This record gives sequence, structure tokens and C-alpha cells, in this order.
Amino acid sequence: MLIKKPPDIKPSEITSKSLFLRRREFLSVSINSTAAIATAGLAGGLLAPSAAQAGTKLQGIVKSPFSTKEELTPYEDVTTYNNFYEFGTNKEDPAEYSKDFKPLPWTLKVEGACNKPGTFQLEDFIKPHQLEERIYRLRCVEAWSMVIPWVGFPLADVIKRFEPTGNAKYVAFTTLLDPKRMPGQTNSVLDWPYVEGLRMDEAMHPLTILAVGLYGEMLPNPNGAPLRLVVPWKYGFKSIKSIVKIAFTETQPPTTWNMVAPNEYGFYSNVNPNHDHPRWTQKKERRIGDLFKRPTLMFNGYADQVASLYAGMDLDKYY
Ligand SMILES: Nc1nc2c(c(=O)[nH]1)N[C@H]1C(S)=C(S)[C@@H](COP(=O)(O)O)O[C@H]1N2
Ligand SMILES: [Mo]
Repeated sequence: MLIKKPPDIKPSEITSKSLFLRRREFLSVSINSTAAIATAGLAGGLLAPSAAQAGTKLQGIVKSPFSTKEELTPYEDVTTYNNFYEFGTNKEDPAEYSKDFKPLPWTLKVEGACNKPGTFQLEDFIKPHQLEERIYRLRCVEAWSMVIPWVGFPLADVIKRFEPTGNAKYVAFTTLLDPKRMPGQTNSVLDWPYVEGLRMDEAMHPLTILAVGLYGEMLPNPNGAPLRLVVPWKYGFKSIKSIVKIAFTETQPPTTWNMVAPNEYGFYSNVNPNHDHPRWTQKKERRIGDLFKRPTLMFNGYADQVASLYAGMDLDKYY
């Protein structure tokens, strides 16, 4: 993961809708980047753990053909309207209460049913992977949605690298547990740490990515710095933030929202307009920034790519 010098940022990388925001942000970011470059040294260019934090430009990103061409949700909305209960339960809380969170240095464990378990510094974990920009829709179970230009790499590539054994049927993910750094964890609204899981074929699907950034920069804290999952055909809560552990398991792992309310949130949690949440409809959603609601699409519009994963399954039973 390399730091991009401010003059290298081409106008072609900036969308017209967000041009103003990006310019404004560019001014503040260049200060961070300069500090990071000074520490890391231009020759090496690798992230300096103490200096590089949210806002640092990522370098060497290729564009993915899996991206949607829909209009992007502005950076401001993507980073100030969040669900991240570790920093509070209101949408504005994460932006406010994650301000002092320093994601780096970050240690990540890979364990369970695989031949090559290990403990990594984030940089070493990311290094073998080609960063891609993936513009995906994110649809929250609360019936709002966004279009976000993620930067990440396929989870499938990561999984192959650790050589799961034949016993690995699921992949389990765990968020950092550190109430001193994540003040929302002093509230018992959830059973901490936040955990999530995917069936192996879902985890291996080419649309599933681990994200390390958005809008061309390291993940902002409210979006799950420094590493999060993104599964675009599932409700937003499956996309677990600030991951410290990835484990291969033989049995279906527990998932946080399922433990809170099993009749409301299943293990699969596929976006499904035909299966209502017990307390509200899932037929429509409001794209953040829009005045009117739009219909919610099966599998969040990714049905052509993912419907076959669930062939023969009763999606009212396995919601
Ligand atoms: N650790 C953790 N991950 C989490 C959450 C959370 O509270 N804690 N909220 C989820 C929910 S409900 C949604 S909709 C998405 C929101 O992602 P975004 O803020 O980047 O849009 O993050 C998901 N990942
Ligand atoms: Mo959500």
C-alpha cells in the first residue's frame, strides 16, 4: 500500500458531483499525506504506522469491471451517516466519537481450519493484493442505501492464500474489542465484540471484498478503519468493520444481530424485497440524498451474479 503524492492525483479520478468536496478534502488530506511521506520516506513509500491514518491516499488502484455506474453518494454523507455501534448508536455518532481513533498499527489474526494461520501487521496482510476500486450499492436493513466507491481486494484471494482445509465450511469475522478506543463498547446494547460470518461459497464469491479504503483514501474511521468486509448483496450489517480476526470454521458461526433478535435478523441476511422485516417492509429504500423512495431489488440488484448460491433454498426460512 503506497502513499500517493498530492500532485499525482489526476482530475480524471474525481467525479464531477463530488468535485467540490474532494477539493476541500484534498487540501486537508495533503497535509496528512505529506506528514506520512516524510516519515515513511519517499523511496520506500510504505505506510508509516504512526503517521498514516484515515485520509491517506492509496496508490496503485485499478478500476474493477464489477462497479456500478450509478451516481456516487457524496463523501460527506458516506462518512457522516453511519452505523458503527462501537462509536454510538445514532447515525452521526461514529463521525463524532471516532475522531481520536488511531487504527494503525493494526494486528490481524487468521486462524482455524487452514494450513497457513498467522498473525499479521495490516500492511503485510494487504501487500500481496492488488487494490481495486469497486463501486457498490450498500443497502441497510433500515431501508436506506448508498453508492460507495470502495477500495479493496477479493476476499477469495485472501482465503486461497491461507489454504483452508476441507473442514472449513464458514468464515467468521471479529471486530476489535477495546472499550477505551471504542467508547460505544461501554454500552451493553450489543454483546461485544461484534461478530459476523459467511458461508464459504459466499466468502469466495468474486463480489465479496475486504475494503481498506473508499474514495481513493484509507478507510475513514466511521466506515470501519482500517479493514472491513463488503458483501454488496446482503444487508449492510453483514459488512463488519474494523476486523481483527478471520477464522475458518466447520460450523455456522454466531452473528451479532442474529443473537440480538433471531426472528428479525437471520444468518444469511440477503437483501430481499419479498421477505419483510417483522417490523417494517423491505420493498423500498431511500437512496441517501434522494427525496423519493425506490424499489429494492432482489439481492440488492446483484441477482444475476449471486442467485445461484441459494438455488433450492427457501429464502423465507433462511432469511
Ligand atoms: N463492527 C461493526 N460493523 C458494522 C456495524 C457495527 O455497528 N459494528 N454496523 C453495520 C451496519 S448496520 C451497516 S448498515 C454498515 C454501514 O456501513 P457504512 O457506515 O460504511 O455505510 O456497517 C455494518 N458493520
Ligand atoms: Mo445497517
